[in-house]
This record gives sequence, C-alpha cells and structure tokens, in this order.
Amino acid sequence: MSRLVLVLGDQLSPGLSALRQADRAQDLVVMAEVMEEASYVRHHPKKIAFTFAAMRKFAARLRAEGWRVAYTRLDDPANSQSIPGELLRRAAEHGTDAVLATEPGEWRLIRALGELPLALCQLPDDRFLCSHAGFDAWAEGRKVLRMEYFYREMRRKTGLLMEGDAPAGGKWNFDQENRKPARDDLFRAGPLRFDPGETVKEVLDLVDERFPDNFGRLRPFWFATDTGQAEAALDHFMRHHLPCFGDTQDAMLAGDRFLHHALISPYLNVGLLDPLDVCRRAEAEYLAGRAPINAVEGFIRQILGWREFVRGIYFREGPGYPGRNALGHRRSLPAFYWGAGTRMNCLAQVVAQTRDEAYAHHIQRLMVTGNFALLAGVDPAELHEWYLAVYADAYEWVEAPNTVGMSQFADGGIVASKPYVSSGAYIDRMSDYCRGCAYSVRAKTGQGACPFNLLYWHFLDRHRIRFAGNPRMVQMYRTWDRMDAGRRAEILRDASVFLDRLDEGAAV
Ligand code: FAD
Ligand code: DLZ
Ligand code: SF4
Repeated sequence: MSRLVLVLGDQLSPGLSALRQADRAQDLVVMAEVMEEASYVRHHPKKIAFTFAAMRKFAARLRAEGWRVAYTRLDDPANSQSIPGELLRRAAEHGTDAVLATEPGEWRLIRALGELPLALCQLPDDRFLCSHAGFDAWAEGRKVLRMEYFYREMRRKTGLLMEGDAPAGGKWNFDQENRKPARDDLFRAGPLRFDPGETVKEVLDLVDERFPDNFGRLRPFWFATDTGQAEAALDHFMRHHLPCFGDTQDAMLAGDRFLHHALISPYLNVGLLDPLDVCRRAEAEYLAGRAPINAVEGFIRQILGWREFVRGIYFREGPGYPGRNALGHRRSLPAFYWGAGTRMNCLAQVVAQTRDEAYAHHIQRLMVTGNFALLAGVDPAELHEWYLAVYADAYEWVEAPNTVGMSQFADGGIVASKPYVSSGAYIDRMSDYCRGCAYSVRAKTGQGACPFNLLYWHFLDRHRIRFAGNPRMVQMYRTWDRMDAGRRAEILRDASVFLDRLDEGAAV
C-alpha cells in the first residue's frame, strides 16, 4: 500500500528524513498551501510569498526527480485549508491511511498531526546538528544551561575549528575583537538579490490579492527561493562579507540595513541550505586564509551554537514555553510596532526596515525592538506574536527562545543569564540612529530625554527584588543607588509620565 509523505513549507530539503524513508515508486508526496498556516499569525507578505514560491519550486524539483506529488495551491477549490485537512483528503482520495512525516518545528502542528485518525510515522528532523536526545544528555544534571558550554561541546563533536583537542586560534570565542561600531562611508556589496521568475511572480500576485492588509511590503521581492539561488547567496556572503562579519556584527546604520550579515536564516530555516555545510564552508574560508578567525568563529557560533541551543531549549521546555511571563509584564504592544509613527528614531528605523525587508539583524531585534519592549513592560506573548509574524525567518522553535527567553527574560533566565536591557548610550555607541532623533540621548530627564534612559532605571527599580542579587547586575544597581534621591525620583516620575502617554496612544 502506498503511503502519504508530508512535506511542510519549512521542510524543503531533498535529504528530509521522511523522503529518505519513502519509496519514490509507490508513495505520494503531499504538499499544501493552506490558510491555517498562512494566518495563524499575520505573517509578513514577503514571508508568505517566500514560503509558497519555495514550496512550488521544491515540488517541481521532486517531480523532476521522479516523485509523485499531490500539491494543493491556496486557491484550489477543493483545498480544506489546513494541513490535517489536506492529509485526510489525500488519504481518502488515494485509499491509504499511512502517513510518513518529519517532526514539525512547532508544538502546535506536532499536536495536530498526533490527533489525526491516521497511522502516522513521525521521524526526527535530523537536519539539525544536535538531536533532542543529544541536547537532553548535555543538559541533564546541569544547574544552568549556557550556550557557551554547549557550543564548545558542538565544536568538539563536529571538529569544526578544532586543532586536535584545542580550539583554532587558541580561544573558543573571539567576541572581544568584534562588536565595533560601523563606518557609514564604506562600500559594502549588500545581499545578492534575485529577479522574480514566473513562479515567484505568480505567487506575488496571489499574496497581493489574498493578504492585502498584512503589515509589510511585498515588493520589491528579491529573496532566493530554491537551493541553487540560496547557494549563490551563500557564495556571495562568503566572498564579500564573511571577512568583516565580526567587526560590524553588533553595529546599526540607518543607511545600510544589512552591513556584513549573511541574510541566510530564511534559507536555513526552510531547508534550502544545510547548517553543517554552511559552517564547513566558513571554516574553509578561514583555512584558506581568506577570512580571519574572529569573523569565522563568530559566524559559526551563531549557527552551531545559538541556533542549535535555542532549538534544544524549545523542545526541552515543552509547549508552554512561549506563554511564559516571569516578570509579569502586561502592557499592550505599542501601535508603532505595526507601523504607526514614533519620534524615537531607532524604533522608527528598525520597524520601517522590518516592514520593507521582513528582516532585521540580531542587534536590531535584541537591543532596539526587544530592549524597548522589555523596558516598557510589554506582554511577552504579544511581542512573541509580533516577531513570529514580521520576519521571513520566523518559526516558533527559533523565534520563541530568542524572544521569550533571550530578549524578554520571560522564561526566568533559562536562555539569558541577565536581562538584555540598556539605556540610549548603547544604541548611540553602536548606531547612527540618535543623530536623527527628536529625543536627546544625552538628556537623562525631562521631556526631551531619550525614553530608553528613563525606562532603563524604571525597569531596574521595579524589578529590584529579582535582579539586585544578580552578580552581573550589581554594578548597575550601585550606579542607581549612588544617584541622589531627588534625581532618582525625577527619573521615575518622567518614566511614568512617558509610560502613561504610551498607554494613552499619544505620539511618543
Ligand atoms: P547572521 O547575523 O548573518 O548570522 C548567521 C546565522 O546564524 C543566521 O542566519 C542564523 O541562522 C544564525 N543565528 C544568528 N543568531 C541566532 C540566534 N540568536 N538564534 C538562532 N540562530 C541564530 N532567528 C531566526 O532564524 N528566526 C527567528 O524567528 C528569530 N527571531 C529572533 C527574535 C529575537 C527577539 C532575537 C533577538 C533574535 C531572533 N533570531 C531569529 C536570531 C537572529 O536575529 C537571526 O537569526 C538573524 O538576525 C538572521 O539574520 P542573518 O541570516 O543575517 O544572520
Ligand atoms: C510559514 C508557512 C506558511 C506561511 N504557509 C505554509 C503553508 O501553506 N503550508 C505549509 O506546509 N507550511 C507553511 N508554512 C510553514 C509552516 O507554518 C511550518 O511548517 C510550521 O509552522 C512548522 O514549523
Ligand atoms: Fe533611540 Fe534614544 Fe537614540 Fe532616540 S535618542 S534614537 S530614542 S536611543
């Protein structure tokens, strides 16, 4: 009897475990564009278009390689508009109840597949470098889980950047040489852009018609949508950007949205690129003397370390993880996250970039939109939904630990050892945003003072009981306590006035 082989929109890898296990001559691949997946959050139009275009091209490739593929388009009249519904429909059509699947990247869908009245064989997603069992074995018995130690183990396990038992270059981590501000007068090649072909154009028209009100600009659309293009984008990054990756990793410039970042997370997350292959390519650049160790180590750490670590946390912590709210934050997400105006230039810049590109780099996500939400006490669930919607690379297994854990400390400190909060001084040091801002980053109180300066102390003050004893935060509290009482009262009062205005929906 033939089986159905489910391939989801983020499982577009020829070596997917379900495809490896299937029989090309007998089994039927099932792929479906469905409203349930396209609307469980209000995804950025570029994310929907990227997913559908990559799915259509992948289906065409499978057919060319001899697979039988039952592909449902979004506007197909028979479409049941959900993945479980499409599996049931195809099962009835083809007289089978056997389904082969690779574990989805979200608890929501894992649960939905498990509840189907079909004989489901769910295989591990082995496109990652660390299995669930491998992560649990590493985590077991540790009081706290820190990425840095996990990463060292992954370096040893894969042999990446190892010289025998020692790390290449004599150190595990070269971050001290990174984190520089960026000059705004240098030429940078920028990401490789692809002209939309027939398949992409068709999808763009569909997304235009079906998702006209979603936040985000659909055009110009230039993402890679198949493996060949994604490989070309990776080559381009290796040649033009990897050597400087570390230097500008934390920098932000209004006039250069991409700096030396790779822009490969959407391609990795749907399976157009393979993480180990990407790391080996970067290592080869170092070994050939074309890229320095600080750049290559920093880049590999993001993929081999952070990407695998957050996935391990997501699956270890279970379905309740995205709903955590350890700091009890309840404020609604301000309207400017969805494009309403704000006088804070850093936020205006990052939100406009997000609207246009469905992309912001890590420090923009962590230290601008994430930092503000944490300082202001925004409900982490609302923020989680925002990040899941607006970025082309957003899937819950990677987005939730980054948002709920790293950025909002809402998991109580599982991912981060201290909250990522900063005043305006950090943003001023790492970007040119403050130059064009209506607020003054140097002013600490008063109406024109940078809101980050006010809210930073407000955050520390209101969470004193939780954080004053944290060794990494002692210095912050010392500085706060050394200010005279009148000054502290003024800062807290100004911060409260700002938060009241934010709640009233005033233009802040
Ligand atoms: P580069 O800076 O060039 O890094 C190379 C690669 O390393 C990335 O493509 C990515 O695969 C990996 N990487 C880097 N940092 C991380 C990280 N912290 N966690 C996991 N992988 C990482 N990344 C996502 O892929 N999807 C998300 O939904 C997502 N949500 C985030 C939400 C918040 C609040 C924060 C702070 C970070 C989030 N990240 C997410 C991590 C990171 O911001 C993006 O991976 C990165 O910006 C992607 O751009 P790039 O390809 O240019 O990355
Ligand atoms: C993100 C996304 C979108 C927008 N649409 C689809 C879809 O129509 N069909 C599909 O199979 N997958 C889609 N995806 C990706 C899924 O949401 C993703 O597979 C799950 O969230 C699990 O990670
Ligand atoms: Fe952002 Fe403050 Fe700088 Fe304005 S002054 S850009 S609000 S950090």
